[in-house]
This record gives sequence, C-alpha cells and structure tokens, in this order.
Amino acid sequence: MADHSIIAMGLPESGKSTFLAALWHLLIERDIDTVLKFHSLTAGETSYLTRIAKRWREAKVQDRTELNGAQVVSIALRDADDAPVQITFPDLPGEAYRRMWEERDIDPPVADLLISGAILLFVHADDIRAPSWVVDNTALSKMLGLPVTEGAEVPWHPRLAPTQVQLVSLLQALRQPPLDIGPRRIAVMLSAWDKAAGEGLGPHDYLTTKLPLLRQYLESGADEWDWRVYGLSAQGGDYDSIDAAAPTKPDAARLRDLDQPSKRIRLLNGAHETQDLTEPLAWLMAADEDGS
Ligand SMILES: Nc1nc2c(ncn2[C@@H]2O[C@H](COP(=O)(O)OP(=O)(O)OP(=O)(O)O)[C@@H](O)[C@H]2O)c(=O)[nH]1
Ligand SMILES: [Mg+2]
Repeated sequence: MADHSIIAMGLPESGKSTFLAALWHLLIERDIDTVLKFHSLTAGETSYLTRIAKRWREAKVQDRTELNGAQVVSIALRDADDAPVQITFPDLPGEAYRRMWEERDIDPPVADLLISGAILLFVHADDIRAPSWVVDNTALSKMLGLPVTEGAEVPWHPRLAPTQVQLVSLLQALRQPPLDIGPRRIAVMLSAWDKAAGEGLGPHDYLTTKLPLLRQYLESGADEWDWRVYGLSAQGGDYDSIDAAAPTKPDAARLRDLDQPSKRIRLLNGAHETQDLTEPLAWLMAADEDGS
C-alpha cells in the first residue's frame, strides 16, 4: 500500500483539528462523493477521531490541542483508481509552531514528524494580524484622546509580528536543516472562510490582499514550493463553546438543523466549490507519484 504523510501546519487556533474532525465525518458518513474513500483505520487513535467528529457534529468548538497532546492518525483510503493508500496525518498543536517562531526551538518528536510529507498550511481567515505602523497607532490614540507618551519605547515581542511574517518564517524553516527535505507541495487553507466570504474575494485575491508577503514568497519560488490556495469552511459558521454557561451561537443552531451535517462544509479552489475535503489531500499525495 502506498504510504503518504501530510502535515497539518498552522499557528494556534488556525483550524487544524476542525478540518480533521470534518474530514473524518465525511469519510465515515460517505454521504458525499469524495475523491479518496475510507478503507480502514490502520493505526493511531480511533477514539480521538471519533471524539472530535462527534464534537463537530454537535456544532461545538474543538479543545485546543495541547503541547504534549499531538495525535498522529493513520487512515487507510482508496484513491480514485481504487488503489489502497495510507495517509499519516499528525494533528500537532499550534503551540509547537508558535514556539518554532518565537523561541526558534523545536522538540525532537515534532521535528521527526516534520521531516516528511506534504503540507496543509492553515490560516484562520478571520484572525490575521496585519502589519501596523507605530505612527498610525499613535495618530489613532491621539484621535481617541488616549494618553500618548512621546519618545517612549514600545517593547517588542515576536508574538506581535504580523501573521504573514510568522508563516513565511515557518515555511523557511522547512527549507533549512534539520527539516529540509527539498521542495514540497503546500495547500494553503484559508479556514473559517464563512467569515471571509462577505468580502467578496476569491481565495487567491484574499491571500494577495491580506497576506501579500506570504503570497509573494510562495509566488517568487525562492523555496520552490508547489502551492495552491483554498478557501475552507469546515464548520459553515460559528460553533458553540463547550462551556454550558456561554451564550449559544445562532450559526450553531442553524447548522445543527441541517439534515446532513456534511452540508456544513465548503471548500473553494478558485471558482470551483465542493464539500470534498479529500480533494486537497489527493493533490498533495499526487506529488509523491509525480516525484515532484
Ligand atoms: N466560523 C468558523 N470558525 C471555525 C471554522 N473552522 C474552525 N473554526 C474556529 O477556529 C478556532 C480554532 O479551531 P481549531 O480547529 O481548534 O484550531 P487548531 O488549529 O486545531 O488549534 P490548536 O489546537 O490550538 O493548534 C475554533 O474556535 C473553531 O471553532 C469554520 O469553518 N468557521
Ligand atoms: Mg488543534
């Protein structure tokens, strides 16, 4: 059986676990035609997938994946030619990627996972820290009548860096030792697309407008990535918190009312729209066959 490894990368709360939950639901439910089809679960945590998919169906948000709680699942699928393929899919905590950027540090088990496989790079489309200018912030504070101390230094922390700077740095780290295994395929997943769709931009234009540095970095071919960008709504709207005291979300109630939970999902590749979350996986895996 052909073995493929796909790494879900992304800063904290970028939609990695939600994607895996929705994918598992689709594969098990089989109510939507998908390029890759479920064959069997060969290794890893079935209970993890079952748990997150159940949470997803209930329209409740996933727990943050804990730093020591990385889950590596292996799913046996059948490809479009009905040949068996196995995908190993580590669901790593965004905290591990945050540490790579902020502390320039990587735990050896995480490094071991990152030295193989194509990349699903998740970016929460509604949680992008844009570059900002000190002069603009000062002018805004003055307009609002907030106190501004002239000449005072603003302490800098890597966490304050724009999202696109952090992501480009993460991708550059994959082309440097000890993680460099040559150029790979990357599917950029602009998650929570339901929040972004109102801007009327397609995924490419959204990337160009909101993350121009990332777009230029990918396009320039400096690190020779073979890339695509998708708009992904794995939930279809906001889910409820698991905190019973928190107010319920109108989106969550509407989504629970759909007769088929799979219909919550939207995936955009250019103008092409589908509910098939295996499509980007099939494209990423094809690189292994093409030898690219
Ligand atoms: N509106 C909307 N929110 C989404 C969607 N997908 C994910 N989210 C929200 O984004 C947040 C983060 O989702 P997770 O899947 O837990 O993110 P993660 O990347 O696994 O996070 P870590 O485990 O901390 O690395 C949660 O509040 C989700 O409910 C979506 O399609 N639509
Ligand atoms: Mg997670």
